[in-house]
Amino acid sequence: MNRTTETPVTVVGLGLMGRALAGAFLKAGHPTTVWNRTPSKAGPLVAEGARPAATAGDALRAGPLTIICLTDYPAVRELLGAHENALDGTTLINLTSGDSAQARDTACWAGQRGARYLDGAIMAVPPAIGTAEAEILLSGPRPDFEAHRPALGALGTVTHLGADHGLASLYDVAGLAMMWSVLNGWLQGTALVGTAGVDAATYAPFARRIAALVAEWLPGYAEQIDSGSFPAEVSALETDARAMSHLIEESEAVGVDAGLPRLFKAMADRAIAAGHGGEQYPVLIEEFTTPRA
Ligand code: FVH
Repeated sequence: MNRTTETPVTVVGLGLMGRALAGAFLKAGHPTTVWNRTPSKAGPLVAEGARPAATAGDALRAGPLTIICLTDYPAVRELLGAHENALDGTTLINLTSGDSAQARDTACWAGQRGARYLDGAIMAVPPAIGTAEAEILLSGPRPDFEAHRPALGALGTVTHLGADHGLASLYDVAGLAMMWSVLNGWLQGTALVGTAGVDAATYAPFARRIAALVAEWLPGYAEQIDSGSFPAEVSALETDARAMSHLIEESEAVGVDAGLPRLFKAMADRAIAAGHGGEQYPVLIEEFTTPRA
């Protein structure tokens, strides 16, 4: 008889991501129960061996570990609210995207109904799920994470960030801040060199080296932020601000939008006006931690 010893798991929500999650559990040998509002989406997974639950309540009661991945938190709360009696005793891992307040609220709400709760963020697209490239961030009580770490490993590289349920959502948006900042800087540069007939592919390797160089600065800059001390070891903010002016002037001269460099020049100017011109770039953290009214 072919008996599996892997933890039974349930996946609620079989959109693009939920189907990938359930598929990875199946591939890793976990007995997998699935439920989706539109039942037909379960078909291919059932053909691969998943067990379809008749109702979301049945799905929640099917085993010790439930992964939920819906469009947004209101959908999660609507669905779970209709089946709250089924939450007692399960460990619920919510991989739906949302903000930190929604994560903390949902953790509190689920806890009051007897569920253990971890909140998560998926930093990957569905085809990467089940590979080491799929980064999955989780936050909530560490013992609940440790209890299910082996099963969760079927999904990718899983990291526990801390006990605060809001951490995974905060890392999620912090990652987006990095992503869009890097991409917008790259687009600014691509537009600039493009005015001289340089195509994007020719510029990309140089842009990549600059991005890698700047990434090397982060640990040292982080130490300055954490210590609250910003000695100008390699460059003073006022020197950087002069280079920003060049970037703005060149952009305007060649007809490239200068809105992005004007934004960071305005931040630097405010910090210089506050007396930080002789300090190093990370002193600008105060522009972010103390937003203007
Ligand atoms: N797809 C991706 O690449 C990204 C990667 C990063 C993280 N996201 C987040 O994952 C959540 C789900 O995304 P998705 O791509 O699976 O989204 P859809 O394919 O649109 O599937 C949505 C599922 O949610 C179900 N659903 C929606 N509302 C309700 C509701 N009120 N009650 C029950 N289920 C609901 C929907 O059901 P159905 O339409 O098939 O009946 C789908 O199963 C999301 O937070 C991303 O930000 C994915």
